[in-house]
Amino acid sequence: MELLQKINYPSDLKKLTVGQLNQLSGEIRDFLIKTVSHTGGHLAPNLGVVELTVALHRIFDCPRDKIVWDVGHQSYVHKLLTGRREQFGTLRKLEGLSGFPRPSESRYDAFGTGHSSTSISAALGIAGARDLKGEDYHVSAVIGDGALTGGMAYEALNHAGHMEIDLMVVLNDNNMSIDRNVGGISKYLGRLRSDPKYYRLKEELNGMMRRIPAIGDSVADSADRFKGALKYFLVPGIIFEELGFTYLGPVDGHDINSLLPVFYRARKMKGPVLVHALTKKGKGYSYAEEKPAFFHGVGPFNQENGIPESTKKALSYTEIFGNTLVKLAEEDERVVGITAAMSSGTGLNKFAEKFPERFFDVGIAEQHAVTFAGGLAGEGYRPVAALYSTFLQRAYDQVVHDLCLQKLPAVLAVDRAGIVGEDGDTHQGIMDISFLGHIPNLTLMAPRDEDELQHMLKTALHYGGGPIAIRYPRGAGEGVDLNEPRLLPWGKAEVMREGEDLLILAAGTMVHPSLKAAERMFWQGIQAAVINARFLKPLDEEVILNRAARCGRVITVEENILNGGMGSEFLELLEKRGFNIPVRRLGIEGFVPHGPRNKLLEIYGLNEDNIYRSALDFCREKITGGRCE
Ligand SMILES: Cc1ncc(C[n+]2csc(CCOP(=O)(O)OP(=O)(O)O)c2C)c(N)n1
Repeated sequence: MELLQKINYPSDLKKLTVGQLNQLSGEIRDFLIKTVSHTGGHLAPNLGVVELTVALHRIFDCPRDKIVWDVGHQSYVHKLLTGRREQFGTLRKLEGLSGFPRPSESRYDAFGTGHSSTSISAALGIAGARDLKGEDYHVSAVIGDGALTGGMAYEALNHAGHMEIDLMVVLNDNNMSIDRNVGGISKYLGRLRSDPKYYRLKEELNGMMRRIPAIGDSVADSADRFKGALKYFLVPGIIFEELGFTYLGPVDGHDINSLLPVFYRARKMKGPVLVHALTKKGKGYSYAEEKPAFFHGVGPFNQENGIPESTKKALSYTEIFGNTLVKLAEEDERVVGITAAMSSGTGLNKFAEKFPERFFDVGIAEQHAVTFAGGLAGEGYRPVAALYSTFLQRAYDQVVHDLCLQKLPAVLAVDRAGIVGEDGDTHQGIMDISFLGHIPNLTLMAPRDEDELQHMLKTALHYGGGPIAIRYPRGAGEGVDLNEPRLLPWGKAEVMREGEDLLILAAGTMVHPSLKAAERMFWQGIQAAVINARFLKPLDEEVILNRAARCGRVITVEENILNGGMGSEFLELLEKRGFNIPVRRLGIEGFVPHGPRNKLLEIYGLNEDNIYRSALDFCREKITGGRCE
């Protein structure tokens, strides 16, 4: 690590020769593999951008020049070169470095990212501000070919071409999203990257084309038309050229000698430029090169053999979801599976193998996924769109406009609902009860464990009366026995425990800790009833209000932001039905940073101990006139 030790800021790169930059790249790779094997994180994407990042920082002058990293999971090398090497061991840990760019962490991080396909829009905004202020610096967006499947990227490319603004987009094309990339553009990029003969031919014809005169007589007119037609077929990157970008590439993204002149040229050019860099995901670590999807985001692993450290206990909710969907699809051929570029992440890969003709990976396109599901549902299918809670945020209008208004029986499998942990604030799935809970015609459920998830899936697919969302968390289930999937009584909450002193109304993941807390309260002489809400929307008014009135005080517990969550819904219900019962709501306030999920649950008061203490305190308060004192 001789060289890396001496690099604290990008300015330190300016004196290095190409040979030294190559040596540095090797050292960075070793450092990344070693550190991420302890911390876990996005290894393969970062190994793929080592030379690209070194070359960018060699040519541009950050923080004066700005680089926006799309998704931002590939920003580790950038972090190492911008003053954060010493803290790198704290990556993704509570109060440590974030795994994504954060302007609050460093002035070298020009814009915060985490969700895909935002970089060109943000970079364009920054470039627009620069021009309005009459300032002079360079702005770049680095976007992967996976992120380029997201609609926002095209909205921004379209706008950038129109603005004719000075901006560089670096397309980091490794031919992979998390899993294999999909789509027409991906095929187009594949042709650009993989057919050197086709490409050479284009180069030769390009030269010929330049020799065709373009002057005003009729021969030249038709020559011009011919030239236009030829250009269409022959100019590499014509799609980008037609959108108003100058296309440079493809360039070997691991060859610093090739990258430097291209970035240098792009820096001098006027108007929007797109540099197409070809990279390999996982480059330089054989295990990551072999299994780039697995090493896209990994937990701690053994560096020597690439084997993960974690010892698995119960099956995850995601696995149970995937297995159950396969089972239910065997019985019902209307069932269709949809993912937005997360087939392994959402457990849909088994479904994809078993029913390839009923499986759709739409790319990183959550909005499209939801409306696409609407179209299928309207035609009699039972689409199940499996999306992470945090990414479903993007498709709010599609849920309202394309599913709920039309009462279309699509199922949203909302994975990673609640606190996800190390990926941090951009990825926590803590808003979905709030943003789904108020939409008319939508039914929202949350299972108390992995067995109930199976029953909910079966119930949802059976229903057919409108859209249904099921929210379930990241990680291992409770380890309960799995029964055959069965239909649940529609709209009914489940009374898990009767009691007279306090009602704990719990949603999903909070049911089991609430039960344990109630058990402990029993030994303190307090009889707490526990209800598994099951249906968060609409709440089961009858059962819940009955127990609430009997107990005289209620604690609601949910792994969601308090505003607009199940507790708020319950308060509205009390108000609507004229009940005056003291309520305490446990849930999340504000954005949740990165850290271990269990630790964060503890901090936000959402584990057995905290529920127990809050409930006990609440019960000790005196109630006068419907209020606690
Ligand atoms: C809106 C949204 N959906 C899904 C994801 C999950 N996700 C993170 S990275 C990634 C793939 C990105 O592929 P690419 O841009 O090619 O980058 P690479 O990892 O291959 O370098 C996906 C789907 C996300 N971050 N944001």
